[in-house]
Amino acid sequence: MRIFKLEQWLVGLAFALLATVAAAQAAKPTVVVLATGGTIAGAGASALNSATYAAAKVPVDKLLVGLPELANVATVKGEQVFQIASESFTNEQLLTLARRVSALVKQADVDGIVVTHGTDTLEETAYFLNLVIRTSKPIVVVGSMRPGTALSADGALNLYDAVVVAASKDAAGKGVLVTMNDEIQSGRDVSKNVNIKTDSFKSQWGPLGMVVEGKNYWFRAPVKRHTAGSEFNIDDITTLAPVEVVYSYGNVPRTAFDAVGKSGIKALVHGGPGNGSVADRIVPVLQELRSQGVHIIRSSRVPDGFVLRNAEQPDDKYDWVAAHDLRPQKARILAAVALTKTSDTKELQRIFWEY
Ligand code: DAS
Repeated sequence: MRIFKLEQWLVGLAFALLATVAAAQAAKPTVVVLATGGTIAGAGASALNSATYAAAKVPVDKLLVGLPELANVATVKGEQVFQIASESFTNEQLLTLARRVSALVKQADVDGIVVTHGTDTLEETAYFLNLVIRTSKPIVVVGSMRPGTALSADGALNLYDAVVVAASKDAAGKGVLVTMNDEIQSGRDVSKNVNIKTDSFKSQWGPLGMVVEGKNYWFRAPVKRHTAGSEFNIDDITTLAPVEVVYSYGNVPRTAFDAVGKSGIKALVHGGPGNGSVADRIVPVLQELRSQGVHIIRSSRVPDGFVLRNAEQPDDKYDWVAAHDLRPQKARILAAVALTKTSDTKELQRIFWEY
């Protein structure tokens, strides 16, 4: 009789343990990691190669296996969407990635998304997702400045932080986020500022917060429209209008403006010095493009500050759009998205003020 009672007790204990594990699993949020390549998936020949390496080599499953600590944070699933260096991203790939994010955030069993990405165009993808994914669930884009094979590699902690934030209820509704170097940045505001340091990603308006030892510390929230509050939706976008950037500088000729202007673009982002200044010999070139239906978006090559409308350039008179605080590469993203809805200049300018 006693042995029977012991067996009964052990079976009961086993069921209780299984129930506890199942409950714990059920309680943990589910985060999907969409891998696209970049340095965070890079590999170098030796531990001293922090800048000399091949990007986009390590598959997502290997990235996740290398981070067993994630099991305490969330149930993590990995998908390899692309395996490319991000300087090679195309509009088509942006659309493909956004469509996958949009489909996943609609799933009730998905609580957050992480996108691993090369750092070169990470800021463009993060901004694009910020504009077109209609969700309040956390979406975090993350990269690294050193490959995982290097001494003091930054990818593992960046990825861990990204999953922590993507699994966090307090990250909901803050737009697309970027976790790099312990900071939580707004996908709208952040840019890669230094091409060879781990402390590279900065916003002139500062980070939204920090992640320290798996805990989020928030200090501010975005005020520009994004994600669930956006008027744009990737589900309604089939293609992005061609929008190109031409930088300006002393002695700038009209060559590049003419060449780009003939390529069928819908808008040209002028990356001017100072307050988005336009050389007097280039004004008529831009006016000619405007008369042909090409929108002119006046941005600045100066990293910080913002372009004022009608300051040194009569934007009202020329029917141009001021890019506000968006650097040329982000102004291109917003112009391409805005043009899926309108080609009215006043509407375009409203969109540049609001997003
Ligand atoms: N070539 C860079 C890219 O893929 C590598 C990196 O920094 O991620 O963006």
